[in-house]
Amino acid sequence: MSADAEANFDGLVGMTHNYAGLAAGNMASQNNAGRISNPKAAALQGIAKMEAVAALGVTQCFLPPQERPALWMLRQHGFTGTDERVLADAHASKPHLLAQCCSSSFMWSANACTVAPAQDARDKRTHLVVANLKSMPHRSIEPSSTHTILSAVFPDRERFVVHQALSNTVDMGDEGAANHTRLFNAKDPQQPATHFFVYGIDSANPQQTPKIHPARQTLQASQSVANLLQLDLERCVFTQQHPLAIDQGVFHNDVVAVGNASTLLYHQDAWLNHDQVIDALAARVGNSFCPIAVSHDELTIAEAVSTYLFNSQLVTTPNGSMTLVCPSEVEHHDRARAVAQRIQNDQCNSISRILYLDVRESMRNGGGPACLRLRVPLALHSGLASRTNPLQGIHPGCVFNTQRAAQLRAWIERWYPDKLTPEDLADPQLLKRNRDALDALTQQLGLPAIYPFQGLVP
Ligand code: SUG
Repeated sequence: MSADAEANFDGLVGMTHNYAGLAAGNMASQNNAGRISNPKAAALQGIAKMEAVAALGVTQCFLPPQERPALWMLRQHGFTGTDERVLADAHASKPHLLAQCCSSSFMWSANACTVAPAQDARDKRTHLVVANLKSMPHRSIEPSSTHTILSAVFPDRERFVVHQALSNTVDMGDEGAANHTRLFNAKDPQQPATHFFVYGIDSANPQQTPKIHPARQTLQASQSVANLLQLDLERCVFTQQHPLAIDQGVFHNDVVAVGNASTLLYHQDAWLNHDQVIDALAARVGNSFCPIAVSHDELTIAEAVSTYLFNSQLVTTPNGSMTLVCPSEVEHHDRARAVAQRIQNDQCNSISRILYLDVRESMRNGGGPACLRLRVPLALHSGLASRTNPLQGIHPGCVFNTQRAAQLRAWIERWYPDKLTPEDLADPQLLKRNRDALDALTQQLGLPAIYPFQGLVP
């Protein structure tokens, strides 16, 4: 196994995927509020993306959807009676709360947790810290189910530690891997990796803050995540997003930067202290560090936000070169496409191919290819058998392959609606259908009970 092997865990799109405009500071979510969604097309686009990335030689896995509507959350807000009554009453008196309880936002698995592999952790186990997603009410519903699902997908406690989300105190906003990049020299696996954490606000020293949109990640949360991951803090770099970038729609760092091995592609205006950050990373990553900057003259932050050039997946293919997997919005935008081509043609970096994929249903809620996947570096767990089987300790039902793709497609075709309006969210039939579909899925995949309707306490 090469030192840079990793599995990509894509979040399966949920059956209630819809456009309720819930995410403040996320331009696409705001601009598409009220639009009719197509959950079936969204889920199938996700399967096609997994197939395309798997075809590049990447180990592809997936996370099952969460249960929605989140009936337990409506009950926590005082709605009582049968499930039908709860839905009807919430729809009549708290339609916004109902929409929050119906979001399929768990599909953006880059926000599920932050991961460090065994070789980077003091106890030589792979650590996953579930993100609390506390800054957006519709996303703060996710962590408890995320913890349950990750615990089922990574059941081997000798190899994997799944941490609960950080407490919901004011200064602890955490949005997971979308604000974290692991950089390393692929040619020298003995050299320790560098962990790059990007936060929106230092709660203890909130001087430079965005004026329009919320800063979701705090420095305090990033520091606690690094501690839980059992990282050597000398190997960590923490830096602040530029408040002006947040105010233009950069709600996560992965909207303006993507890294892979020792390559870091980023927008020049992503961070407050650009030069110091690059120097700090270069000092740790070493000679192999390959920063690729895009200036605002080439592409403005607003253009980066509307095209999601940086929300691409940067993957190493078996021949050692890299492919940038971009959303098709980049291909259709002259300046963004020109930047992608310039990067591809530049012999100084390892990126030799651009692949465009259609994930439009997700993009309309502000989720590009990189948001849809959680990267899990395949660890060299010392002394354990995973040296021979890198997927050891991962639930086999969640490993993606040709057969699984066909199975998931048939499941989506069978259950998913091809049209959903905000009005449809109160339909008790949708709730029942979703539960039946999730029950069928867990059985097909051989997963244990992971859903509240299956008897688990959320
Ligand atoms: O948190 N959108 C998500 C998009 C997350 C993208 N993830 C990364 N950048 N890694 C968010 O803003 C919109 C849902 C709605 O409006 O219904 C939403 O939650």
